[in-house]
Amino acid sequence: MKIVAADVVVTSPTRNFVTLKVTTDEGVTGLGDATLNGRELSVAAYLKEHVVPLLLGRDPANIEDTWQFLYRSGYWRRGPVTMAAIAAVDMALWDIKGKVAGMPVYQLLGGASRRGLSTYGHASGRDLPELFDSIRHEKEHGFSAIRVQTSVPGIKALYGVAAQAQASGERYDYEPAQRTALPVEEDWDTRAYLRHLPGVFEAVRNEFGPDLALLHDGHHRMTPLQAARLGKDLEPYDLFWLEDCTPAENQEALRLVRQHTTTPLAIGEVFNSIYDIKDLISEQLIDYVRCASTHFGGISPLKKVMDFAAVYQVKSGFHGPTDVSPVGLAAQMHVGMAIHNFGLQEYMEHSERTNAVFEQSLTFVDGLLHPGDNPGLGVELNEEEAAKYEYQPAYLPYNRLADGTVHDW
Ligand code: EZ4
Ligand code: CO
Repeated sequence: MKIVAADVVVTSPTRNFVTLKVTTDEGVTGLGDATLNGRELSVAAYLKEHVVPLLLGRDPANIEDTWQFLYRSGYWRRGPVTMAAIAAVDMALWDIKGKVAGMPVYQLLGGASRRGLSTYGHASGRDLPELFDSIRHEKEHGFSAIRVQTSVPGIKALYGVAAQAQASGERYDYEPAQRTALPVEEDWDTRAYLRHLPGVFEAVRNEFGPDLALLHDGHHRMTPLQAARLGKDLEPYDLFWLEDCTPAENQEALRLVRQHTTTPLAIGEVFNSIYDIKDLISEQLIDYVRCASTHFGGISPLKKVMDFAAVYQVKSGFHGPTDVSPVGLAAQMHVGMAIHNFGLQEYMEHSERTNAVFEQSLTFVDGLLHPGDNPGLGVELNEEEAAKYEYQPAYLPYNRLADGTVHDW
């Protein structure tokens, strides 16, 4: 079999997605996700200009060889743009292999290790009544693990917090980050945050009891010492994980955090290769791998990093925001089904419009996510629907401190 075409589809059904569609001479097609939130067109260009010409004529069966060829022959290795592009190719080839075999991809990765994937939902509130209300909605939706983000007195706009309460019966906005034609400026004050957060978790524990798994995302904003203190302060409330407590590019920071707290740590959503995370795993400085199939080079490296992590009792906690497309989500669901050291899958449901563009076989029942048993990844692109939605320039927000200094967002 030969690859005869590879098309890059950019569509924006409520948000931008970059999808690679690989077609073979036998008419089998495969899909890959190359979406890089806020920098989407760079990956589309990388694929179109530098990867598609290399794919034509290749045998789609040789996934590992193609991955290594794209990684090594490019000479300039790693980086989010390169690795998202390679990820899309890798996923598309696994999709094709599954379709040819007549099996869902998780079967090719070793078969199901569980009935489905435990997931977590996203709650937030500007005050405790809103937050409790939001947590109740997520529980009713089937989640038994919930990420809790809260406003902080003195900070006007805060990552992960819905801007308004919902009418009764409706869920709160679980992906409230503003996406605008130019980046919106938000404000930040780490000391105010550190003072406020433990009290919020105390209140949530008192209200919802010991069983509910609670998570929190620090979104890269603390110094190692601040993160260590927060981890200690949160210990009484038994978090499932504290995510991205320090900026991810300085992995040494986790050593200090780890020495001071038994709060479990998760990191990796911005990592794009094994070299970003290998020491964190082998030194047992983290508990959960947050890497996403889309930003980590695809299914092949995600499976490998998890097999490596298994040796150190480190589990998966793959990044599943809505900026990972249904194709990328499917890719990591198949990995999650197959590996022994699955931990928890982040699940943010895509919009109805997105689900009309990407037709999916996934199921979500009683908090358990399953990729379905269609051959391949279980996602098909409805190209007519995709063509309706043009690319929209959309930047993430950024932060400034009170004195005007730019801070991590
Ligand atoms: O801000 O995916 O854990 N989830 C997150 C996300 C990220 C976005 C960035 O594109 O941190 O909400
Ligand atoms: Co995060």
